[in-house]
Amino acid sequence: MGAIAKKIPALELSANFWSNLRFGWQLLEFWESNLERTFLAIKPDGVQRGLVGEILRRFEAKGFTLVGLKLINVSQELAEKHYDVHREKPFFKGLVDFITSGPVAAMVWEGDGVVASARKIIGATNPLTAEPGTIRGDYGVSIGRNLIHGSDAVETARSEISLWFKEEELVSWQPTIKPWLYE
Ligand code: IDP
Ligand code: MG
Repeated sequence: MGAIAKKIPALELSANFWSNLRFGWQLLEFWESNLERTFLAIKPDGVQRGLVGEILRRFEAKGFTLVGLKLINVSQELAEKHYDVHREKPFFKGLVDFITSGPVAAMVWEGDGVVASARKIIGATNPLTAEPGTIRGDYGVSIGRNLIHGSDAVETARSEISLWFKEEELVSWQPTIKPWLYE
C-alpha cells in the first residue's frame, strides 16, 4: 500500500478518508438515536465523604454508560465559567470557593434521556427537601453541600461537557449488555 500510495498520492489520503468516514458515520448514528450525554460532577463534599463509588454505582446500576471520568482540582477560572449563570446570586462567591476547595470527580454519562433522568437521580437542589432515594435526599442536609452537579438541559450539557473535557478525554464505546437494557 505504502509503495503504491507513493506513486498515486490520492491513495495516501484514502486511509484518512476511511477513518474520517467511520468517525462521521458514528457521529451520524449518535445524532439519529435518542442518545444523550450529560455532565455530572461530584463536588468536594462528595469526594471527601467517600461517596464517589456509591454515586458512580447508582448511574451504572441504572444502565447509563460512563464515557468520561477524571478527578481534578478545579481552577478559579473554570469554576467561574461553570457557574456563570449564578454570577449575580449572593451565594456565587461561596459556590466558587467551595468547588475550588478540593478534588472534584468530573464525569460524562451517556444514554437515552440521561440528562433529565440524572437530575431525578440527583434530586432537588436542597437536600432537605430532596426525595429519599435520590442522591441529595439520601446523603445531604444542606444546600451548600449537596454533593453533586448535573446539567439541567441537553444544551447546557453540551456546553458543560466541552468546558470540562477535551474531545480526546471522552471514550465512545458499546456496552455489551445493551440488548438487555434497550428493546
Ligand atoms: P442545581 O445544582 O440543583 O442545578 P442551581 O440552582 O443551579 O441548583 O444552583 C447551583 C448550586 O448552587 C447548587 O447545587 C447549590 O450548591 C448552590 N445553591 C443554590 N441555591 C443556593 C442557596 O440559596 N444558597 C447556597 N447555595 C445555593
Ligand atoms: Mg444548576
